[in-house]
Amino acid sequence: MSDSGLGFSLNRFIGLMVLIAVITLLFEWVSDFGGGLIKAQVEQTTSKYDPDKNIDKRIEPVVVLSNEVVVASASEDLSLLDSNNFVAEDSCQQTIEGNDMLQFNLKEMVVSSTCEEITITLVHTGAMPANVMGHNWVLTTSSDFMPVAQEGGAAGAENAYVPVDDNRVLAASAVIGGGEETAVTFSSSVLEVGGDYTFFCSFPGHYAVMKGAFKVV
Ligand SMILES: [Cu+2]
Repeated sequence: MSDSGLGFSLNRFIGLMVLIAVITLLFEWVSDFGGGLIKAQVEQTTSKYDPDKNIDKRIEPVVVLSNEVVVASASEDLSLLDSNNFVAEDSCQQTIEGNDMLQFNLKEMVVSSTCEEITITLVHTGAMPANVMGHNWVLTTSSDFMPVAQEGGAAGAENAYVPVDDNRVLAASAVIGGGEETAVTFSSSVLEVGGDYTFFCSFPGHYAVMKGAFKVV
């Protein structure tokens, strides 16, 4: 079989067909491969195909619109404590600290009226003993605060510096010294929303500075 160069040749025709078939297959394979890459990408970034599939392989989005930002700013902005933005279930159990320098770490405490019971944990972060630098946490209405604090000091250590059987005392914890911790739990039924309450330490002489506003929202 001679090859004239430009004329028809069966071999050349078969060769051309094979070449076209190979190119077509190659093109399809490349398309499939590319399409597969795109599909895999979509599967990894969305839950379109299966919400639980690839959950740990998914690519983290660059921009995260997170609730954490809102929560963080709410807890840092004390003015929000007075509003309905306060997280009610968090307010039913609160912690306050007292130290060796006649200080509470809070000037104001806010609880939600939705709490059935309120638990206040008092932590004495100092080192001085209870008979020298004892602290407790006592709650009264603001108008009862001064007389109860003075009578409490007179009631003495044996009564934890609280007037005995006095219904002006809405809640009172034990007296603790440095490094100790105590808690008092009381029913919210003794409180009114918007009422004017004061918490304080009734250890003699402490109430003048160790006091703060207690609000029910
Ligand atoms: Cu005190």
